[in-house]
Amino acid sequence: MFDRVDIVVKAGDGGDGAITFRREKFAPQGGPDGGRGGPGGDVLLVASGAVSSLRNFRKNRVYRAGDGGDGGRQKRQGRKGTDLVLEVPPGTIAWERGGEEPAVLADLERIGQQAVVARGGRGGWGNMRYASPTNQTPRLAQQGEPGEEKPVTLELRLIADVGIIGFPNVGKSSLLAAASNARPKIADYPFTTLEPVLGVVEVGERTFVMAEIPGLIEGAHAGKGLGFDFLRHALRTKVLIHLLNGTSEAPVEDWRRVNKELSLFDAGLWRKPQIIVVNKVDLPEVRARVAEISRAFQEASRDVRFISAVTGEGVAEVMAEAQRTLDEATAVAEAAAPRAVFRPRPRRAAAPARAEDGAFVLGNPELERVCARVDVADPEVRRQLREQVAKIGLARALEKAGIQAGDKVRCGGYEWEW
Ligand SMILES: Nc1nc2c(ncn2[C@@H]2O[C@H](COP(=O)(O)OP(=O)(O)OP(=O)(O)O)[C@@H](O)[C@H]2O)c(=O)[nH]1
Ligand SMILES: [Mg+2]
Repeated sequence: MFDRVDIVVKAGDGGDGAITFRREKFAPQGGPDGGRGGPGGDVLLVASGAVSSLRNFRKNRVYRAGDGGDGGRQKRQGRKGTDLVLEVPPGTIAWERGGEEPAVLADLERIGQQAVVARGGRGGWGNMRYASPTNQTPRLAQQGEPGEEKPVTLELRLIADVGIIGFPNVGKSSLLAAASNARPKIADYPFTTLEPVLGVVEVGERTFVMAEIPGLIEGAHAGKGLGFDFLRHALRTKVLIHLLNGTSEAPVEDWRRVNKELSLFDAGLWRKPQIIVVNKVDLPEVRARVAEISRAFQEASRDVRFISAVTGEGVAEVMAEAQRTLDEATAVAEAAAPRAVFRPRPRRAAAPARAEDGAFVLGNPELERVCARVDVADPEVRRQLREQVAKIGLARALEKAGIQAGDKVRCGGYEWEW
């Protein structure tokens, strides 16, 4: 099942600002008219009904949006880079890899929802921007800002309302088959089902989607058996039917062991409402233990229901309860829905800091892009840069930090004397 894929998204770089001057008939050099660079294109994800898997993302690894065009003379702004729109199936979540904890970039549940996962860089300012009464011939301009580049994991989560969990062979597939339109494979050995299977359950006029979550065994949270991939699917369900095997020695112990796996995997999973159901009550040996098993659960302050997935006994009642629990859980979930977390990159400049070699470092990305665009070796350009440093309030910050004439100032890869 192609349900998880690692890609890299790269938004377009902003175009560079221009350094140009008006050409006038009678003036050899007119005022500055260098336009701004265009912004780079964004990379967006859009949930589309036309795609049902993440298979297409196996072809390429890197996805790029278009770069912005450079600014031109006569105040002409560079053209905007083309956005890259990636279609994903509804139910797709995008994570940024590599951080301390993975950040959710997008959580696209419904068709039509979209999110920007990498923002295009802004265009650099043209020299027009740097004109002032004291600087009529600005030779400063800015390089375009690089577009964001991120390693992203796309993950397709099954969207089912109710999940059937339980150890292998307890009858999950049988229950899904008895209650829904799904026809999963049923057999008398563990791990018959290797991938989650979905079915639609009708309760009166209403329907919900139910999934068999296979492969749950002790150690699953750490990757044992089928690993924990399937547990991710359970995260999206709102209600769990916890199915137990009536022929087991102590169903209540099985119930505890499965719950322990859930809590080790994710606290949210463990807190989901659970309907506890003991299966195979058609077998005489199980029917004989109904009172005993019920008592064991009472001691744990839990109700338990008995069904037979084979004869259908008790199945309709469990589905009706699932629908009721689902309605309650939906009301709660809507009140506290997890929102996608967007982490805009910091654009604020850091205060000047002292480097190990004694130089004063201007941690100012805006200014770094100016240094990168101009010829810092030119004394006139350097004079203008100093003016700019003062204008954005950095001169005062430098003085506060104790700068003396002759000290080194560093900005990006460039250095000059104060
Ligand atoms: N007697 C009886 N047998 C059942 C019942 N439900 C399931 N079984 C049998 O139990 C065995 C396992 O059933 P499945 O539905 O495949 O169990 P599962 O939980 O989906 O198993 P895995 O997919 O392997 O995890 C099969 O032989 C079923 O016929 C029941 O209510 N009564
Ligand atoms: Mg099964």
